Amino acid sequence: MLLPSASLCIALFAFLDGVIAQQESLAGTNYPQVFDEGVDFTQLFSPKLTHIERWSQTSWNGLVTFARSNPLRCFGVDSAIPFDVAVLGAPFDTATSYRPGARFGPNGIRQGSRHLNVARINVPQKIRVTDFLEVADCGDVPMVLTDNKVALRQLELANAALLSRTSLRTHGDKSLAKDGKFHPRVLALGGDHTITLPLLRGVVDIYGPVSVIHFDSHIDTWKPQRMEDSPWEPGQEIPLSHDNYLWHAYKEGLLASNNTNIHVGIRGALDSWDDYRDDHEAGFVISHADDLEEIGWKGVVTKIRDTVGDNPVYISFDIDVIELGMAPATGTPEIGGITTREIKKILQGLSGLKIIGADIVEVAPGTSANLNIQESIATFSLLLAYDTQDEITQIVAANIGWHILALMAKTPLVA
Ligand SMILES: [Mn+2]
Repeated sequence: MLLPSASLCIALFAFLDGVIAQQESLAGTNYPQVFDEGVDFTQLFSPKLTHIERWSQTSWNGLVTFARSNPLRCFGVDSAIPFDVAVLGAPFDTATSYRPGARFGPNGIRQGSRHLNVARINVPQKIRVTDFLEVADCGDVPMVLTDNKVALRQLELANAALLSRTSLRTHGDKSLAKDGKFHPRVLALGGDHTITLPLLRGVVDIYGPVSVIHFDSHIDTWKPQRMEDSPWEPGQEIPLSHDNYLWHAYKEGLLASNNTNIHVGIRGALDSWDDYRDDHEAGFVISHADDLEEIGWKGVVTKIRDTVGDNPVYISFDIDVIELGMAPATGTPEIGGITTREIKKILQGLSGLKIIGADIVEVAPGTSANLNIQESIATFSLLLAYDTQDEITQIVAANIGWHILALMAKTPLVA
């Protein structure tokens, strides 16, 4: 049996003594209330903190919130603080059909948003979000990983709790909401696309059925049905997933009627031509990705606006709608997508629509986006990573969210 040498033992004890001594001296330290340069560090993680101080507004420091929005413990000590938009993470990816990893989406999108700021002017949209909206980042909803039904219920409850509050800003007595009050809006960061169903239930409860503008490569209205040779028993429920949640939304009466919902960027394969028949029954019009070539972004905007009319609108944005080379980190990748330049023009074209809520989903950056390649290999986390070291997908997703906030800022939810 090998015994450590006496000199090694002495060196080890000396080292541990040093560590203990250091920690003891730290424990007794009294930090000054106000730092020499006038910065109150004791406020940094205080529950009283509602605004990030000006000095911490650089892109690389401070708490990582969405586009430097205010971090709020919306379900805890800050629950009485009002806001107009809540950013809410939904780290869930256990109903995805190909690549998992969207559980890292909320964190990834926030990281991708570090160079954005809700207090800076969005030049093409000609607006500063914070002039019109108080945006709070409420963090992530805890979603269990072993039971999708329970996880989605957790999200549904959290979303409903936020939506039921009164927003900071009100606009007279002409609210779009059924109860006549002004409620905060939620910008959800997914998560796989399944999260849209509980999110839709929340907004429909407040506003009634909504027109969905669904940016995606895939229609997501597949009817859950048991195949002849399926492993499900006859009569056993086919679970909710990221490709059938819109069928459920239709069946639950969440979607506006008369085909006033639209998919944009569709290019995924089908199981049968009947899939399009079912999609039409669910209430959707389709704008294929090819439309960008054939009618251009202006034509796509016209198609969207003609479809949704004056209805309240919910935007559900699957990052896989973006050209794969510009957003590779996603669950079900498809080539031939919308470019980032085109999507900015399309989103600008939606100005004036009454956007009651939105989500950005299927961002699966993996875990190693912030590690260097050696660290990634050392921890095997490269195996989980679909994004590049440049955080490209996260940055695209974050910018989409920033533009959606600008659209929300432009149009209050007045009836
Ligand atoms: Mn989708």
